[in-house]
Amino acid sequence: MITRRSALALALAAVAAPAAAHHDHRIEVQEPWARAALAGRTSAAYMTLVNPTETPDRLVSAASPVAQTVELHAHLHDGGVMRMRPVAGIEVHPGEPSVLAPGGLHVMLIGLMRDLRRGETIRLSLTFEKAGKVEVEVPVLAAGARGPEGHGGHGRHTH
Ligand SMILES: [Cu+2]
Repeated sequence: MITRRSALALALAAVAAPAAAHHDHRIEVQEPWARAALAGRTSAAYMTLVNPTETPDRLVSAASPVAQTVELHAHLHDGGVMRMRPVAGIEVHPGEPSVLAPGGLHVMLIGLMRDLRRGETIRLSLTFEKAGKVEVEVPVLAAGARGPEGHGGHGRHTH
């Protein structure tokens, strides 16, 4: 049943929507998760970045209150050995989700200020060139997790 108040809210929403669409730079963060780890060590956060706009965007930095340093990393094969290296940014193209997953792109949490325990969530702040800052609540999974329940990872490499 539509009360007068909710009818007003609907009317306001209808007016607000087209205006917001004009500078609609935003990024959706899907299924974020991080690995449990001990204080002083490193961990990594993974997620899928979706760009619902028509303009390419780029993740340029990340920060978290639980880590001294947060870097954007990629894995690469180097003579049969898997190595990590920092990357300047992670492109997020419209209609082409960027997948951060074990063995590939990831957000590296370096110098943990405290233990990351399975079952808790940590705050991660992602900064995109166009969408700006996006705050994410990241669930912490087991230390050996490959991904969220029902989405087992494809890579074999761990940190
Ligand atoms: Cu890394």
